Amino acid sequence: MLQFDLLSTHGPEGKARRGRMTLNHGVVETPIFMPVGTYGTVKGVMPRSLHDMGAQIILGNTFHLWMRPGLDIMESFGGLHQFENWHKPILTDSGGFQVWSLGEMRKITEEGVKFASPVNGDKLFLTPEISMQIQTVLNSDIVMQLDECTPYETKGHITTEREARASMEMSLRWAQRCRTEFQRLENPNALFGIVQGGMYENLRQESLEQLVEMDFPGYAVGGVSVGEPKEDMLRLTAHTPHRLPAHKPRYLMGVGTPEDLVYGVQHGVDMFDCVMPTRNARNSHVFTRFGDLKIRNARHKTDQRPLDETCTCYACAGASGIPYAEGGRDGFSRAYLHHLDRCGEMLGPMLTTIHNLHYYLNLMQEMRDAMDANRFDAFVAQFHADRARGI
Ligand code: PRF
Ligand code: ZN
Repeated sequence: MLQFDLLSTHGPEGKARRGRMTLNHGVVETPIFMPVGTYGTVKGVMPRSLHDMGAQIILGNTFHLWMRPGLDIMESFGGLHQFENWHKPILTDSGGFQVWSLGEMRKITEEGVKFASPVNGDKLFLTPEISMQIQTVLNSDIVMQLDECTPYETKGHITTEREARASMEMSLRWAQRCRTEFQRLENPNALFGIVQGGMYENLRQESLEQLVEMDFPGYAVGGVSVGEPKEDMLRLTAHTPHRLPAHKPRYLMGVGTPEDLVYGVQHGVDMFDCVMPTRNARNSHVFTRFGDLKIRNARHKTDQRPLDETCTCYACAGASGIPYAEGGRDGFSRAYLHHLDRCGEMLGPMLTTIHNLHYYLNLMQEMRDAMDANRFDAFVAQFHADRARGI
């Protein structure tokens, strides 16, 4: 089940949208960012903290959870929600992108993907049908079709239009097989189709038209942010979302920086996921309203200010939630976070992860608030001015 209410539209061409999505495990206000929880955990963050920072829906990965702990355990728990103790909505990716990331280790045919298990070397076969069967056991609120994420280049060879077409057409056939199997399984959740087509807008147009004909409850834009130049990434992001049905949610997969999220929303995207806030946090890279910083850098060694003086996250504002700029003094200093990083202490990445996720979730909340107050364009201008200011 999925209900999507389009609440209002914004921006010069009316492409930006404020919406509300009702799923089996709860309501999601859009536009939204979804933290990535590949192995049934958003790395280093307790579900309680995810609640506190306002996470409404998180991701899981079919491929990884199939490898470990495996379907028997998932089945015995009645699904991923109970297993990972997260009771709000979950979206699971189909495994297509993750198998694709294995590179040399796999062989893709019309029937599905053959590969050796990265865990124990077992020969495995992932088909559209098996992906649906696994995601049905996981009981994720949003199920993704198995697709082939067309690469930008392979060993220096840039994917041609002919190759991209063959790949896109196979993803369409897989979309149909997923749909048939999803219905046969009587899965009560929502299945999304994924637009592919490489760097070619005509192929993306064909892909989206065919998927719309199959009538999915929501649509994703895949194959973006796969190593292409930034201008191609922006061109593709702008191409597809507004061409999809207005009354269904649109999800841009695996994107991106804070600027990319704002750009995506301006072009009609409702949902995003990306490892950037969590992965970068573990590598001392911090996002803030006033630009990014590297906490490992020696310049932070004696700095008593928090990461972001306006931030209300637990890392910056402590338990009181009062930002430093408003007199709050129970947050963690840059000097302390720098120290934790230098010592390799676990608390370091835990705090930077909380901050980065809070920053991403709050950015989406600010966009929703700006839309509700009819000042989205002014918000975008202020966002860019603040980010350019530097920290
Ligand atoms: N397909 C799937 N998952 C994805 C992608 C895709 O194309 C991307 C591309 N950025 C990220 N995650 N199934
Ligand atoms: Zn913070």
